[in-house]
Amino acid sequence: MGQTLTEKILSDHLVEGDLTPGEEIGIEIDQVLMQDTTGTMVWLQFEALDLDEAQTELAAQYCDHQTYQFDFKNTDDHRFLRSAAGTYGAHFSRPGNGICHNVHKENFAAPGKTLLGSDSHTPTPGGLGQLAIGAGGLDIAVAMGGGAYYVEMPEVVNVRLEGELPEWSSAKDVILEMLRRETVKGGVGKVFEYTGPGAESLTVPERTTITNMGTELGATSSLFETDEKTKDYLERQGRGDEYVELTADDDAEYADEIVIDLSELEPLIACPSMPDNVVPVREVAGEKVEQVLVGSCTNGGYEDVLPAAKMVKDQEVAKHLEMIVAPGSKQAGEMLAREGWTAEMMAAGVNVSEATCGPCIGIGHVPASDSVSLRTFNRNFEGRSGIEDDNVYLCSPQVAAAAALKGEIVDPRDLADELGLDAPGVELPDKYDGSKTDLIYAEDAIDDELIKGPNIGEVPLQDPLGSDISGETLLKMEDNITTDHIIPATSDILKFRSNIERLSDFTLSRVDETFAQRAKDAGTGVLVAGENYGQGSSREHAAMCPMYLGIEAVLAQSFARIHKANLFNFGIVPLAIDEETYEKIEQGDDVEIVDDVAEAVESGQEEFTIRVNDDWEATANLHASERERRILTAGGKLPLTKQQAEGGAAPADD
Ligand code: MIC
Ligand code: SF4
Repeated sequence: MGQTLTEKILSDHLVEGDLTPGEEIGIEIDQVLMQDTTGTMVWLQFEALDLDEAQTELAAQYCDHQTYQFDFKNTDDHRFLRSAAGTYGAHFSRPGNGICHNVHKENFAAPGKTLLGSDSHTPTPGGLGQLAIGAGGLDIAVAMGGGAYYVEMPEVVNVRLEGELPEWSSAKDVILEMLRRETVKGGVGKVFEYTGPGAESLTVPERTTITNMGTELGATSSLFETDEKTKDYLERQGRGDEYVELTADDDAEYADEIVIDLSELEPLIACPSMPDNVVPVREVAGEKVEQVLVGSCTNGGYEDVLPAAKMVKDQEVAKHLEMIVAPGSKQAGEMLAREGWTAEMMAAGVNVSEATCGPCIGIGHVPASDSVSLRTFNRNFEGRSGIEDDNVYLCSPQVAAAAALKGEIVDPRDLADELGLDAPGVELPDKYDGSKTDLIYAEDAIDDELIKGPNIGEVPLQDPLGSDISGETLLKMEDNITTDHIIPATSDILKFRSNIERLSDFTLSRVDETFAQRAKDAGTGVLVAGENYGQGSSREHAAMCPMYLGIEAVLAQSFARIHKANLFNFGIVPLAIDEETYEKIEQGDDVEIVDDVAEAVESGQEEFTIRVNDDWEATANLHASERERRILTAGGKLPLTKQQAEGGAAPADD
């Protein structure tokens, strides 16, 4: 039987297990990437594991989320990251050089290699045939130390793209259409492999817009085969020699097939406040807009900003509105400036910013109260923009620029008729010739020891799992709770990412401001949630902080992949409950796990009995591999890996 491309790359990297969907496999990791807000913990854990050098073919540390450095704590974090990269042998990308996914794509992403990154949008280079997966920081630290990465073997789904995109429709509309059909949990446990003539018609930057936002589907990864377009892109980046031809076998068997006819796609938009709340732009046309943002790891490339720049050239953005363009990388920004596009945008009334994630997580350019913001980003979770009750829509650069000119949401096809605009198309530069001054390669490192500012704390450790888990249901939450709910990322909070003691005060504050204090007072407790608990970011802080506050178990109808792995990594027991139990259990109820927890986890027991208020009982299930059970029993992955290292085993043996 033939293999899918995902299976081929996984087979080449397999160190444990077999490729049976749903079973755990261990794979070798070729490259790792870290960014500033998760990277500090990666390196603190790398240090705590007594590892002395990055063992992967390539490790890269980016500074991209909080580049404005509002607080010395941010600047201290960046200096620490530079020192860690230098000390342990990673490349370092300075603040302002761009978003990790963009800079990695431009400089290091390589077809056929595996990449593990401490950011949920790590799958971006799937658009050029790299199998890339997002994970929690501790998993990155262990992989960087030479250990395998363990993940549930995903089902591979073929997304067959037919036809070609019409004028004014874009790659963003392809992924928005996927979200409209499949929802934010439709990709859990899956890799989407894009094939067919429509896939061939897309350029690499268009493909990476799609693979980037596969994360919003909950997918483990997304992948395109490589072809002449991949080769051409790498050549334009000056890396043509890294091209490898990679295709699925003709007789590959996929778990499922989704067909999208690109020629039927019209401009789409995700309405507040979930990326799958997708409708045609025409359905919401006329809505007044006060802010338009073009940028992010989804649509911040040269090829994304250029169409917006072409559209606003010789025009003016509406007077009641602000349009901000933050290129995804300095390479993109520098090229647009050299070609005169930055000046054109400025003349049209655009505020051109540095290359940053910034506003994507509420750092700068927070929308005005009670206003609509249109963004080319990938997430519009409530409050993520930095203001509660926000109204953030997600769309393509074409739709964003059209709204900026009109002052309201408008289908760009209708605006084109009104203003006589030509469709900007997608254009690649002959050569991506941005300078590399802001990349400090490992071999040119300027530091050889860690520099820690006063805010950089200790990695918290947890005791081994005990026999009893009982406590109050400190919070009952609905479906699709995001890691932005659990640990918000706005600038007032982000500065404590290296200091769990301080950060934990903000745990679940977006759901209930009293939570952290109540958890501290109780000393222990459990959380209850609906479906897809922990979707969104890879931030392991969303498990570390609840652990720090004494949360011992999360009872949810289902979990998002990365967050579930993070719960194991920090010794919190993730138990699956059915809908009836979820409905019946109330906040404030006392929950007791009747079984001897440590013994049951260790022995492989799947069904646990929970007793609520000493009144009624229900079953909760632990879906965990043997390895995950060992992690839980030890109180988390860090204590387990340390124990194993003391016993002489390599990190791969966990
Ligand atoms: C995000 O888009 O939510 C982030 C900020 O990039 C996160 C990482 C983080 O929380 O630091 C992600 O996607 O993993
Ligand atoms: Fe940065 Fe936003 Fe991309 Fe996360 S989603 S990496 S915050 S641009």
